[in-house]
Amino acid sequence: MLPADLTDSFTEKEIMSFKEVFWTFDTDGSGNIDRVELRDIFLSVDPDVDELIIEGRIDKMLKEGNREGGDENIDFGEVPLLWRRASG
Ligand SMILES: [Ca+2]
Ligand SMILES: [Ca+2]
Repeated sequence: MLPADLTDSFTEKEIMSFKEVFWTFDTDGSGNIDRVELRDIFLSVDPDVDELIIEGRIDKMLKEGNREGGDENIDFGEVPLLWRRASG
C-alpha cells in the first residue's frame, strides 16, 4: 500500500503517526481528505480566519500535496509530502 519512498524516508513510528493524523482528518472514512475535510481542519485550528484565506490555503495544499496531480483530495501517500513542506 505504501509508496516505497515513504518507507525509505520515514521510520515506522513516523508513518504510524501519519496514519493517526490521516484517520483523524478523514472524518467520513472515505480514505482521502477532501476540500470539505481540509476546511474543517483549518477552521478547527483557527476558527476566526477569513473564508477566502482558508480557500487559498486549501488550494495551495491540494496543489503542493498532490502526487498524481489534478484530483481534489489528499490521499494517505500524500500526507508525508505535505508534512515535509510544513516542517520545512
Ligand atoms: Ca474523506
Ligand atoms: Ca491526491
